[in-house]
This record gives sequence, structure tokens and C-alpha cells, in this order.
Amino acid sequence: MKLILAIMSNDDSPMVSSALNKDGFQVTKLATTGGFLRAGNTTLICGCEDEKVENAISIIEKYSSKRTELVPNTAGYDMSHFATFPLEVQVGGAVIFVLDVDQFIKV
Ligand code: 2BA
Repeated sequence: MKLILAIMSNDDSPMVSSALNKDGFQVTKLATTGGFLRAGNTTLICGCEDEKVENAISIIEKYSSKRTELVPNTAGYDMSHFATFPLEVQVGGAVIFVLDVDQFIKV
């Protein structure tokens, strides 16, 4: 058995979590904070059989992969005169650890 720890953005975690559940994976969601940026992120914990790890990783990848998005950007000289134009930013991506599980006990 393996334990998957997947760290991702708060925005992506609901989709990842639902997709994992839909495929029969059990997931625990932790509200975490990145040590470098000190911004909130989400860590999903998922215990599964060895042969299902690749499937779990591909689901996580599908719903949290790095992509660019256009976001509105406002640049103004004063409050009455401003222009808006889209700005391309990179969002998403996940950091995934796969650990060996010694014992899995439910009491
Ligand atoms: P990523 O490498 O994609 O990491 C995203 C988040 O994943 C991290 O948030 C952290 O919460 C977790 N993470 C990544 N690698 C980890 C590891 N080896 N062990 C435990 N947790 C890990 P942040 O720490 O806030 O980092 C956000 C982004 O800032 C990182 O994106 C990376 O691009 C950059 N970064 C992190 N540490 C850095 C450093 N010491 N110097 C330069 N850039 C750094």
C-alpha cells in the first residue's frame, strides 16, 4: 500500500478530490500553507493499493496541471482614467509524494 501526499492550489483541490472519489479513492483534505510564499494551499492525503498509484497521479495531474490563464489587469494613472487589459499568469501544478505504508489499521 502507498500513501500519496499531493500539494496543490486551493482552487484545484475540489475538482481533484471529487475526481479521486469518483474513481473509488478515499481522500483526506488538509488546509496547508506553503513555507516559502506563506500562502494557503491544499494537501490531499490518499491511501491506495500500489497498482492504483499511477491512476491517482494521472487524475491529480489532469485536474491540477500547470496552465496559463488570462486575468484582468488594471493599470491606471488615477481613479477616473484607467485601462484594462488581460495579463497571462501561470496557475495550478501539484507537488506529489508517494510513500510506502507500513501498516494500515482501522479500529
Ligand atoms: P512548487 O515547487 O510548485 O511548490 C508548491 C508548494 O508545494 C510549496 O509552497 C510547498 O507548500 C509544497 N512543496 C514543494 N516542494 C516541497 C517539498 N520538497 N517538501 C514539502 N513541501 C513542498 P511554497 O513553499 O510556498 O513554494 C511556492 C513556490 O515557490 C514553489 O512552487 C517554488 O516555485 C518556489 N519556491 C519554494 N521554495 C523556494 C526557495 N527556497 N527558493 C526559491 N523558490 C522557491
